[in-house]
Amino acid sequence: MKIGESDALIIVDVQNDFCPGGSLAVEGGDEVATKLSGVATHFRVKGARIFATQDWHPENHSSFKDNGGPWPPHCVAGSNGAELHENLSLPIGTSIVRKGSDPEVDAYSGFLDSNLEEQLRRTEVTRVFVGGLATDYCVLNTVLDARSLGFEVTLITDAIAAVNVEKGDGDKAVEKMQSAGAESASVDEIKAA
Ligand code: VGL
Ligand code: ZN
Repeated sequence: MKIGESDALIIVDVQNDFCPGGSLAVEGGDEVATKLSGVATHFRVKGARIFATQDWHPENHSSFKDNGGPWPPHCVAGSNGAELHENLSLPIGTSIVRKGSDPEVDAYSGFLDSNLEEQLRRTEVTRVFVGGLATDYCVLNTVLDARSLGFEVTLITDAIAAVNVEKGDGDKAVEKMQSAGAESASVDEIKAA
């Protein structure tokens, strides 16, 4: 597995609200941030593209409990909770992709309501490596969409963390991604590539 110019890293929603101390905290989110910083450096060295998505909601977003949705308010556009976590250091040239701005749509996938596909096609990316938060929501949907759009996908299995509303949700999500044709690799395997 050699990383090259036709590869891209997609870092999903490594934001303060999804990390310990945040409003929708995922256990280990801050460690995921640290690990993905190392992976990003590696991709930069290999000449591969790097994307970081941000959940970016208006205050009246339909996924918030006050508006009838399942979640506490999180990742409100422009708030500190929506900022990328401080453990995540991103190389120069990283593209930021924001999604979830439509109050009526819960855009779990980085491909929904964004120009991510267009950017990947324009730069002739054929394979994407995906890590980030949360395994059972935005990572899952980003990976499934990438597969549907015909990209090869490698899930970075030790740089993801799940919400686990129900115990086992994260594991189930990983199985779904694998069934959809996603390969798996660890941070160390990728850095050795
Ligand atoms: C996410 C719940 C609500 C995620 C986003 O990034 O996985 N989860 N909004
Ligand atoms: Zn959200």
